[in-house]
Amino acid sequence: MDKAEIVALILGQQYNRMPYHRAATAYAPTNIALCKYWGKRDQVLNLPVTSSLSISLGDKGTTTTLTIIDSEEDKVILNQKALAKDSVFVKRLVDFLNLFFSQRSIHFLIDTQTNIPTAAGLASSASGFAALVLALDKLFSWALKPHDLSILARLGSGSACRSIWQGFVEWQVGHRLDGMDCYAVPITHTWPDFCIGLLIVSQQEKYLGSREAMQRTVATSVFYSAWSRKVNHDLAIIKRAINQHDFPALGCAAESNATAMHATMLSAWPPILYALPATVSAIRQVWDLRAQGLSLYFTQDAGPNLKLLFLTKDRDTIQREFPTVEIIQPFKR
Ligand code: 2P0
Repeated sequence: MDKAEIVALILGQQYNRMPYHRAATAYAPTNIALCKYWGKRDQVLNLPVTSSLSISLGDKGTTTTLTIIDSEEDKVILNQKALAKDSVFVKRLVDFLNLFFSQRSIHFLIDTQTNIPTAAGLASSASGFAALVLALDKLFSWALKPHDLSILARLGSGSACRSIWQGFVEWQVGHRLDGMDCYAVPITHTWPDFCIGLLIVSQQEKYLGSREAMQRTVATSVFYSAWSRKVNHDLAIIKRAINQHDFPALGCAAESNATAMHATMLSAWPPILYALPATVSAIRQVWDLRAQGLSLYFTQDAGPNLKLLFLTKDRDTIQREFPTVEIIQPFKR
């Protein structure tokens, strides 16, 4: 099946229905994986090889307003700047919107505001596609079920399916070829003391997109089969640790999951290495502080920046040791 067929299946009778409103706004948080998604079993539908588990970042994310306009084409504004229609970003959004219509008779102004550093590997596409799907659902009054919203967001970007929810979220791998059982579900446990520190070591665009990097890893890494076993192991530990508020167990499993993912990438050919010298220095600093007794762990995604994991009791120490860190408490309202 292709993406458009999945969209038509989910919308059913509502496919091609005219909008009830002229404009709608929706927000979605970005998310950081504690147990990573790295590798697809279906490149078109963004179906993963394994399940994954993330934490959403509260009010760090994307707000998107969709307005119906009298125009022959869509227009996109990103953080108050109009984008050229041939930009990669606009093309990706327009391609995604096209999935929702057999013929385009309506066009949109897509006004997107994000409060996360877009070029710093902080999953802006995740919150972006989730917010877009939520805004479409409002605009057309589809009132879709959350798992269907999650599937639609996945068609935009894999990790976007987790950004439909706040808190801890599990993206279930599913088994069906059409991916209708492959969506994210929330984990009801909260953890008010849980902190994430965004440690930006470089603002540079990532040198290799995750789509290509994942594909290369699956195709060429001799360690890839070990990676999927590792995910199943870590996922069980992380879920138990969330349940029991066992922070060292969660931190060890999340850090080890990230380092295993990067080791698997390094064993691909050509090798993939997202770390910069500043990343390695920060990792060594985390390990030194941990050796001194601090309960501090890190995770790293498809870029050079780190996300520090710690509890509120250590907030001041972390801020002192890493003066540029931006601290987020996902469960603080
Ligand atoms: C994750 N990452 O679980 C992993 C860990 C990066 C490292 O999901 O091709 O933008 O759109 O499905 O979701 C980044 O990849 O990739 C990602 P597509 P996506 O958060």
